[in-house]
Amino acid sequence: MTGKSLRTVGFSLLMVFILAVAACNGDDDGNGAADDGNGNGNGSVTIETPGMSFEPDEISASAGEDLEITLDNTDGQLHTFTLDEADFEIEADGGESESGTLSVPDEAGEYEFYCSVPGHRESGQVGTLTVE
Ligand SMILES: [Cu+2]
Repeated sequence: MTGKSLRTVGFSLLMVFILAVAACNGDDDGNGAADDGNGNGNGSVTIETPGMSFEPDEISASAGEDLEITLDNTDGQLHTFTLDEADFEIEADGGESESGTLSVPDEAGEYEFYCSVPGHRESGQVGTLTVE
């Protein structure tokens, strides 16, 4: 009888241990996801310019955060990433890649970014930054 009780206690402890380990793993996963979420696009984004366009042409960020933007110009001519509201512009020659840190506006909303090379914005080289 005593032996059976001990075995029951032992089994219970084992179950508690397993549940504790499972709970810890759950926390780790949660933290990892939270970190990714805080980054909101990981705090950096790469935008390609294969032509008179941006890929992606829709990005999002948290109000007030620093967002590192890499302009990967896979086209054969100069393009820029320009956001007037943040007084921000990076330019990359054809085949080159340039990075800069954008201070995301403090006010939530949609902001248009564009290429400031004459004629490009008019040709539709625009995109939207959504600030949340
Ligand atoms: Cu352009």
